[in-house]
Amino acid sequence: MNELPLVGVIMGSKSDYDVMSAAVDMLHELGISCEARVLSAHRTPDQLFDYIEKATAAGMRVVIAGAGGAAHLAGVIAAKTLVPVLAVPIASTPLNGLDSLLAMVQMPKGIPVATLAIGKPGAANAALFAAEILALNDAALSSKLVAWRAARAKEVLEQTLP
Ligand code: RP5
Repeated sequence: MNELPLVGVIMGSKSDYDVMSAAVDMLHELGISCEARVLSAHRTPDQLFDYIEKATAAGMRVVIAGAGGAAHLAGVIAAKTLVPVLAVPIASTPLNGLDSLLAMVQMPKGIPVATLAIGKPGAANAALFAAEILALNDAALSSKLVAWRAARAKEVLEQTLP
């Protein structure tokens, strides 16, 4: 999308994209402009801070951050901005995402991060959560979310058992 990105989808490594693409796909489905980038709290801290400062100054309203292992990405982004940060733990180590879940959810008082489920469900929900935040000031997007949920309900009600 060439519009100014309202949502940033940041991940610590390209290896996270298999999971984080679920967020990007959901944002596309809802017609929300987004930008996906690989930036790491540990490997590229200066570039991460620079990106967050510029992107939020340019109008980014929500940041989704996915990372695995000792996952500081969402926390350090939240430390640098008042834009809501939604965290997606990724199962990229032998601890299967529990390590990143605890790192993300156990933020100290004062720097909030909203942490979603481990893996693709969390990534998709992060995008829906971002949409719900944006929909507070966007009636058209709110209608889209109502329709999206209605479609999910219809799918469930149409399910038949063997
Ligand atoms: C984390 O380390 C990344 O978010 C990724 O989940 C994990 C492994 O990264 P790679 O070694 O695959 O680049 O920082």
